[in-house]
Amino acid sequence: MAFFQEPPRLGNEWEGDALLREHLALALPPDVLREVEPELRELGALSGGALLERQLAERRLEPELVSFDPWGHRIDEVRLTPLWREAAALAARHGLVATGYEDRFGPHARTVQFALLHVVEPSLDLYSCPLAMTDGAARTLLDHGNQPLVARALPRLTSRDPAAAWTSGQWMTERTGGSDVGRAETEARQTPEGWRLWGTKWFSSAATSEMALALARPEGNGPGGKGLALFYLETRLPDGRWNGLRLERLKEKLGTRKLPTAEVALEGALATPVAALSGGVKAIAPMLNITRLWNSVCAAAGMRRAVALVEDWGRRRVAFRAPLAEKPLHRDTLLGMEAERTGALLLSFRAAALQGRVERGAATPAEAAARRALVLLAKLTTGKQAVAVASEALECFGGAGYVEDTGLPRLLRDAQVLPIWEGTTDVLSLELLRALREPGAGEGLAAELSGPLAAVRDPALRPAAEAAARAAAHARAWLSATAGQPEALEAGARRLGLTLGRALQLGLACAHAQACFDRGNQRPLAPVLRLAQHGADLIHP
Ligand code: MFK
Repeated sequence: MAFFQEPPRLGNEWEGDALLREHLALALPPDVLREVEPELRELGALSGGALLERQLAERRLEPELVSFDPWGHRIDEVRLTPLWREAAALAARHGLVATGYEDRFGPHARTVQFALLHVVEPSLDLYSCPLAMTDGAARTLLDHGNQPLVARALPRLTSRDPAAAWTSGQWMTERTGGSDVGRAETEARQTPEGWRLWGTKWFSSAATSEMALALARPEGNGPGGKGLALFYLETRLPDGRWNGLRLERLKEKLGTRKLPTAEVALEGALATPVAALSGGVKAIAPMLNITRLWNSVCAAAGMRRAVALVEDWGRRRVAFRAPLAEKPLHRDTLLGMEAERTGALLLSFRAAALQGRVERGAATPAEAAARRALVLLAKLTTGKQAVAVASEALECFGGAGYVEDTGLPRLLRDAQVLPIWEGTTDVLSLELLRALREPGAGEGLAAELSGPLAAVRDPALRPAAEAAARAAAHARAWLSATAGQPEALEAGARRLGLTLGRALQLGLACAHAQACFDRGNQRPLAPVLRLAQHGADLIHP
């Protein structure tokens, strides 16, 4: 009989994820974990089952922009894919944003929220993008304390009712660029009806959101990010018409193709200032911090998906007389991927936990000082890892990984956005240099490494812990040596960022392994030792 290869299959993506289960058992009080586990299990079953099947079945569907109705009226209607419509309801019902704002899990709210996200995100076709911005918008409105806007938008942004829930856009990028936001050309003018915006937003993710936070320059303001102001706008008027907006076209992108990223022309959109009429870049920073956090957790989740598929494949695929899972070299390749995702998960969840502690007033001064740099490090490190791991996963499948109807190439295409949007690796590395100049940031970050390393006692982990400490010492020495040399500092910023990110990952992984050993579980040893071998991108050649 002719041979047909069985495809890879997934089971329950909560039950099958040993690392996430171990991490939550350590990070959450037992009663919190008990309360949330049924929901994790439910999402895990959907993620590895029905949603995954839907994702494959809808592989070729993409959102469509319909600009005119049959009679020539301009309608600019975006028709979403079915899975996206379902993801919106599922996200609301399971509180993928709301959980972060509810009181029932106290300072653990962010950990619980991101655990739910991690389990289901790889099967949601990047619906995480509008959710990330929704979360960022909620945080930004709260931080600015603009009570009328908070009262109007927050209950909708954090609603668990699919019929009431809103998502938000984050409208920053213009033709002038995505990184140098201060060059934005959108103008805000005061009119008898209030502020109105004119300009073009060039990369507006999730053009279907009910609201957006947008940067615009009030007329008469000076140049740069300081001359911009942060505005709130609703995309539709009360009668359902667009609020002075036109969707010019959807972007044709390498990946994230389910995501209707649009060029949006603002033609007098009514908008409300969120805060002062200047300092817009600083004013939108809470949004950036939250979306970067989402980016990191989604990177870790994507890596988990890649590893899970390869793991299953190894059991089903027989070559050279044995399943791949029995081949030492294949097992070694898989271990390398698991090592990377171990570091990515632990660092992104540490950043999430810290964010939650800061938000609830539970952070120590050192934690609060480290938060901004830690989020940057989590984003810039995990984004690069996600692409490498997705690429490796495709290679594990050989030709099948390169063929579209297996659904596998999407893993790589969708991963490639993670180091790009929300700040490229280089831009975030430069911002890291600025963040490290904040009072207490360097010391706070140092404590993020020394704390976990102090917990490590097992001799088997010592070489890995020493490698983490060495990388951090190396980074510190380099920072001292380059003080007063702006060119050298700038040129080394990415290597500094990746060195610190990987050192932190290794430190957290050692502490995780030690805590597991203390409970009689040796599983994390191999990935941690492997992570140590991968080393850090050292600053010096
Ligand atoms: C999977 C889910 C992922 C979610 C997907 C969402 C998709 C959305 C698609 C997008 O919209 S992507 C667009 C994202 N764009 C960016 O991330 C912008 C990248 N560029 C930067 O981050 C630049 O560094 C920056 C625009 C901030 C540079 O602009 P400026 O005008 O030169 O700002 P500057 O001088 O660095 O910072 C201005 C102020 O803000 C400073 O404060 P002071 O005025 O008091 O000195 C900064 O300290 C402060 N600031 C900047 N970033 C901050 C921050 N404060 C706190 N946290 C931060 N992260």
